[in-house]
Amino acid sequence: MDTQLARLSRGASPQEDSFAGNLLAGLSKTPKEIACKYFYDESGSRLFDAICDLPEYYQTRTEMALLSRHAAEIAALMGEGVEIVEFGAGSLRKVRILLDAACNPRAYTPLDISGDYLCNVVRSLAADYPALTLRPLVGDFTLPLEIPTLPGPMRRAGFFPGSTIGNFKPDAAMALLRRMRSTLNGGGLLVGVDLVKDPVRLHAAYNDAAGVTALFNKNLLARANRELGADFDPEGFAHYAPYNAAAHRIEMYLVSLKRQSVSLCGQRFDFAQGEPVHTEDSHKYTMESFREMAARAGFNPRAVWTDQDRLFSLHWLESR
Ligand code: AVI
Repeated sequence: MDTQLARLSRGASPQEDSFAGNLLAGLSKTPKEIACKYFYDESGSRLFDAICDLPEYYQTRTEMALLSRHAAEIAALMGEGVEIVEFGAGSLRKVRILLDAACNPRAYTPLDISGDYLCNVVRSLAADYPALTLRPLVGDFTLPLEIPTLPGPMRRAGFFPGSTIGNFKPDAAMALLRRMRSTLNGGGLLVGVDLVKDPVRLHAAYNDAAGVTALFNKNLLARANRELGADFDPEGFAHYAPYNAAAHRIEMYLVSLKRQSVSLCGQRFDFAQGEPVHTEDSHKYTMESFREMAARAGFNPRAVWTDQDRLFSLHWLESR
């Protein structure tokens, strides 16, 4: 069993690809911004796991229920002896449902940006699936990537759960789907997509009573302090996550509560009182609008499953 962590080669410049580079560039812009992929260091990944268990965050439990309910049908669509490639592997809780239903899966290849986190979760998966080839890959799936093929003929099936697709602007989401299609070499893709719904419900999901999402957002600042020796005061910023109904998206910001200056990598950044730093968008789709986008990205949208309350959707897309 191969559970060695491998690093994917990347096509991006070091500037684009590093937390320091992204922060320096993003905080020099007006309005200021930080890319949401930097949420997921070890402690950010753990905070995100805690978000998934929150009563307000309906997404994870709804998607897990959909996966369980339709696992046999999904396994049949994936086919026998498949290599499952998961984009942004997270905690691996969801893929276990697929692995349990799949017909003799040949390999599982999780891709994640956080190497430490991936290493821990894959270790526990290896113990439970001793016959499965595990190929954890550390890398950024938003960049062009080529996964080495296993010997012999084999079909790939992609798995992109959790509505992570919603964290990309629609143009970037379409480009990402196109890249995934080429990584999958003709295989299908199972995608989880959060749906447009009552704004009050959406707002609550990103403004939980226990304040976990606020900690997750502020972890960007704590991470900059830990890794880059910055001197952010996380208490000097507020978590702000309104729903933009016209654009069908939650927007997440860190808002400076006072006039303040922060030093980072030898540079000084000034924040006005009330100045926002944009940290994330979470786009919501209708089932139809997502199928249209997938078709424009070169997929044939096939089966789609949703729950009774139409909170969340799972889409099986075939490559054409
Ligand atoms: C990972 N992603 C789909 C989550 C979302 O809902 O957009 C990230 C998140 N941000 C705040 N809460 C959860």
